[in-house]
Amino acid sequence: REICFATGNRHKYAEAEAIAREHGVILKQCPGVKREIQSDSLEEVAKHAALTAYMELGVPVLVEDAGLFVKALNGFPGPYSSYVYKTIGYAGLLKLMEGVEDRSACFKSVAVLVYEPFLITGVGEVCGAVAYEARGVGGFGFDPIFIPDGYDKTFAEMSVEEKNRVSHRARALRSVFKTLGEYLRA
Ligand code: ITT
Ligand code: NA
Repeated sequence: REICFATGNRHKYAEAEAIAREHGVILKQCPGVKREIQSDSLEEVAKHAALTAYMELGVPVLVEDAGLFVKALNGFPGPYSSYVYKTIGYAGLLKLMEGVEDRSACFKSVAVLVYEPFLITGVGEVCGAVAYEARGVGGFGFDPIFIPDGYDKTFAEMSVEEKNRVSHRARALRSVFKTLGEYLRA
């Protein structure tokens, strides 16, 4: 059972590969085929990217789209996380949060798998707090400034295995692979 993960992000791939393995799926990284529309819905971005990648590749394909939604910023950067990360980075986000007491934020993920004749969508969320300063060197993106509920360390201070216990991505992907398993057994 082999699936192509359309992503240019090797950290995302490493996280997803570990989850896939739990479900007996062989996940390969396929960079350069994720076409991203700008939309304020992660679902729309992921579904469009999954279908266009499938049209290009013609093999079972997975895409995953995620964002960090900060409560005090009315959900910003949310679906614009990739752009915001590339422009102002986590340092810029920390600056926007200066003097803000409510640090609540959630990561959300939508994963879409095209595995004919099935189209399977999974969503996942993890909530926590935006740290006051960056900590840790692991992971990617906003990991150094996100502390999941129930922990006192950031995602960047966790191993892939530890992050996968609670992350938005792990939850979305487990749901997708579980559904695939059910469909293929039925
Ligand atoms: P692909 O599109 O190639 O899969 P990407 O890194 O651009 O990789 P997204 O389009 O899903 O991924 O962008 C989401 C952005 O949100 C990403 O650039 C990060 O800055 C942030 N992000 C998403 N998931 C994250 C996570 O688990 N940890 C830290 N930051 C994350
Ligand atoms: Na992206």
